[in-house]
Amino acid sequence: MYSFPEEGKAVKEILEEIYAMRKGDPSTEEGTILGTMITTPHDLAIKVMEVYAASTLSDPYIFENAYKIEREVISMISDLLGGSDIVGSFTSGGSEANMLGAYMLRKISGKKYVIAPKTAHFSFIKAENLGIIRLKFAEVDEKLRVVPESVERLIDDDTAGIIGVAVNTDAGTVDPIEELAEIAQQYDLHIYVDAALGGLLLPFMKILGRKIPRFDFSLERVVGIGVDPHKFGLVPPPAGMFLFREWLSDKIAFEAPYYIGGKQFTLTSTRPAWPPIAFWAVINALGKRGFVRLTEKCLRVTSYARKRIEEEGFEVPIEPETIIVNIRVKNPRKVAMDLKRKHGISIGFSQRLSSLRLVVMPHVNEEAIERLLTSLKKVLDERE
Ligand code: 0PR
Repeated sequence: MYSFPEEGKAVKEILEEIYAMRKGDPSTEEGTILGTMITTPHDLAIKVMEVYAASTLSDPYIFENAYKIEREVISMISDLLGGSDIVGSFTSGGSEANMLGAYMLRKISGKKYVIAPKTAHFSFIKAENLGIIRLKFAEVDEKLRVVPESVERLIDDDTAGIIGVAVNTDAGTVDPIEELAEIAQQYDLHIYVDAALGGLLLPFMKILGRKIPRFDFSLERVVGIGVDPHKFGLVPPPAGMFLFREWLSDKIAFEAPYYIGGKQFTLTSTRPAWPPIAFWAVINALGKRGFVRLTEKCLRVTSYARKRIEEEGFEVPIEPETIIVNIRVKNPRKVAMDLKRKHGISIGFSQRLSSLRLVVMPHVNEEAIERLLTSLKKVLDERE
């Protein structure tokens, strides 16, 4: 039990305490954070956080310049994702965007049952628990991509719409969204795509000449997409985006009665202004070329990781399509815990694949992969 201090302390003393505390937690630069989609932010993004610390986007008529930048970023990312009639808002991340996407499908159709791959992110289950939608789970193939026939079999009179995932959390693979779009067309349904990671990765992989299935607004039935600048956009969390076709605005707006703007499209009411501006700064600093280079580097390290993991005698259960590599182990949760406790390495895991899950974000390099493999072998040796 802590009590609220009677008196204030000197700033210097407080800062010292914070720095000491910080030392005990890992940094992305140390190469020990290997299982999340968060990475080292761009310096400019951190600068913007400070400059725009007290500004909000709750009402577009307060910080009008900030709001204008949010519109500009939304337009740029919509363009990147093949859309011209797109609007949207920054969110607290992919989970909020997914809840809004689920809500959108319900509002378009007036129905409640949404079909999602059974590997979809747990935020859709949160949406169900909160009463926004009901879920029906479709089967996935050996690469964890949704099986279109399974989606089609689940469609009935109560179906509100379909969710597709462009770069799923477990395997980093992409659902066949184009085939889902054909089914949606046939049954007059709409699609929301969770592109939390893929939205800022797949377009650059395409520029690099990789074969990327269509997943974006170039498919007419895709009416909403979630994309996270706090994943591959080098912006610190929380920074997500919920993008949707303009004709949906009136259907999914929430009333904001005491703001001049009068309408919002997000679950949170007070939104920070710095995320879109930080992202705008990063986009302008890197340009497409910078993001392509970053993507290329991550793909190179991913190939290196895959090769080295196999050379060390481990199985990679799914050929990596993007920047996620799985390493088959028994009791992955326990192994992940041992890696953290004994070697200070955090890595994700997948119960479904019985694997550790490595996400090769920009801060993950060859050296970090080697350290992981050395530690993993030690952990496994000790357990035998
Ligand atoms: N959609 C997909 C496909 C995701 O992978 C995630 C999160 C979300 C939505 C939700 O985004 P927010 O967390 O911004 O709401 N992916 C996280 C990640 O890989 C989940 C995570 C976090 C997994 C920590 C493992 C872990 O150790 O970073």
